[in-house]
Amino acid sequence: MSETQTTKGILDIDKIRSHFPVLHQQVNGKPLVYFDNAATSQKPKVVIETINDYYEGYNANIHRGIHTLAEKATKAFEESRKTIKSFINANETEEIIFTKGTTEGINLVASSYGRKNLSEGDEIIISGLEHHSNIVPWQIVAEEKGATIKVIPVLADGTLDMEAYKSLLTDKTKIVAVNHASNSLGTINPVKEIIDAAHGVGAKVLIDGAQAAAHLPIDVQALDCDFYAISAHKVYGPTGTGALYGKRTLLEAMPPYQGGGEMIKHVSFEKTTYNDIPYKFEAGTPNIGDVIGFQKAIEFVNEVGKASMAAYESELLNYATEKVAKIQDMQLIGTAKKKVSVLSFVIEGIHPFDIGQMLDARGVAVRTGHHCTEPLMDRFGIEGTVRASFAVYNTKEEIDSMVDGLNRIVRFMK
Ligand code: C6P
Repeated sequence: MSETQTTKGILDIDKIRSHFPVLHQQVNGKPLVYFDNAATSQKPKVVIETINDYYEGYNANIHRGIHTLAEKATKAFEESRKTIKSFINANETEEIIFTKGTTEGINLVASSYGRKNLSEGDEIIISGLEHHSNIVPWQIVAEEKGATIKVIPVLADGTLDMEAYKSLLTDKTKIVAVNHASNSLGTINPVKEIIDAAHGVGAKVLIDGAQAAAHLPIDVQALDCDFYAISAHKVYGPTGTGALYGKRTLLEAMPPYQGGGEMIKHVSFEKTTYNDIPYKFEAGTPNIGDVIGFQKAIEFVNEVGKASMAAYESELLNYATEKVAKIQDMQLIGTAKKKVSVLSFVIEGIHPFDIGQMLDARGVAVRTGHHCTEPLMDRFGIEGTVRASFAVYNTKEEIDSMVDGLNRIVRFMK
């Protein structure tokens, strides 16, 4: 049994909380309630200590030196790649490219695969649920190549209109890029169905897994997606690193994304040859310490158990949804049956920003605004929402504290 479970085999939330130093503080004179996990989750001690150990004990550049520290750092860096390969069930470690995060992963594919394979008149399908990171890179390459972007509409409950999606697919569709779960509404998308339909017309599929990585099982082979991008910092890992999965055959055929050290085999002024994957896509000194920390974050998730985490977070979401729905003039935005632990709402007559500030005064951290999904906010005719997003260390008492705060805000403002 895991150390984070009680003798009855259920998660021991107090024990889990004890792994996260940042949670144990007062903010504005009140115990911190951290409900901004979709923006970035907090880091367990083991991640913080691992990064510290690297800098204190074996900081060295990787793949270059033959000295002991360089070898130790290289080994730890490559071990992390193996852990991430298993985490998303890729077939080979070479299919895992370390990036700065999801944003860079998507830009890499749009820039390298997109530039090489898109031509005038081709079509890219994205969805109305996308984060700007999965919109703008496609707009840049579409503009350059004369391709068109088509958008899967979003239904009133925050799910995708799958009939409309299928009618958008044609032999001109070259790329489909959608998220696994929406950051603003929490909707879990039927990615397997999306991928299969896209493959039916010969298109390649990129899945933005930023919001899925901490909550949903990911099996890139079973999904048969062509690319899958994640960020470490949303899975209890450090900021500034993430991973992009790509199928070997696609990665091998793609041109480099950036030029520099590490991504080459041989350089002369006449001709340069490129390194094998994944190094072809890892130009320059990477974020070594954080990549090593990323591994520990994944190990932490594996140790607690992603399925147990997801079940507990779903319990929190249901509890919060029920309580929040009773608040006066409350409108929940995003009511899909299948959601990750994201609760988005507006209260008529009170600006989300004001709600966010007043909750912060009570120690409750939520995100307010458009959450980098402006087209989605336009779809619902709103400027933004208040978003509470839950992680495994949150509790029902914390939700009560937020609900109490919201009720006071409504009484005060109305
Ligand atoms: N969403 C949020 O508060 P980066 O910044 O590269 O780690 O992740 C970008 C990104 C891409 N796709 C989705 C679905 C996301 O949710 C995010 C990041 C944060 O919702 C910060 S805007």
